[in-house]
Amino acid sequence: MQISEKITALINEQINAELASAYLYQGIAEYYAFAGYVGFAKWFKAQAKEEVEHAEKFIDYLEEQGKKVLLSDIKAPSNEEYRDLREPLEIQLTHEEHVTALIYGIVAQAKEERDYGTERFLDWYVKEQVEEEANARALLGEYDLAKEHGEVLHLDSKLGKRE
Ligand code: OFO
Repeated sequence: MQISEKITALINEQINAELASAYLYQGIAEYYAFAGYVGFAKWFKAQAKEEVEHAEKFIDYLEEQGKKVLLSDIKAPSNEEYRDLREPLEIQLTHEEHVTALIYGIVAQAKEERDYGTERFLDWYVKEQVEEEANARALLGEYDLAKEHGEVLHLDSKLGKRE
């Protein structure tokens, strides 16, 4: 059973959302890099790469289904307008919560259509979003502690060790 046009459209929107996440995180990385926080920058560059991989998995799925991948515009991120070092971390958490809601929306549609194949395919994303939100929340908490104890540079060097 081939996936429906509705699911195809939702996945195409999701491809855009994942690539927009990559663009957002690359912008955040550049904000930190310019401010001299190379560890934070490295962490967000790694995030950006992961987002491209998320988009690619969706692209492969549509190709496998014989459906057309439609790429659409991505808005420029506001990497020069952050209030302070904390704001991008807040934005990341809010953004991941938003992405989780989008993924849940596709799961709900797949369930409604009894499209069990797409539902199973989306399991990976559901788990990934739990992890993405947990990581974003943890980083925000770590930042607050580091800030309170004057150890932001220490956190920066820890983040710089991310592979
Ligand atoms: Fe693709 O997980 Fe973040 O946005």
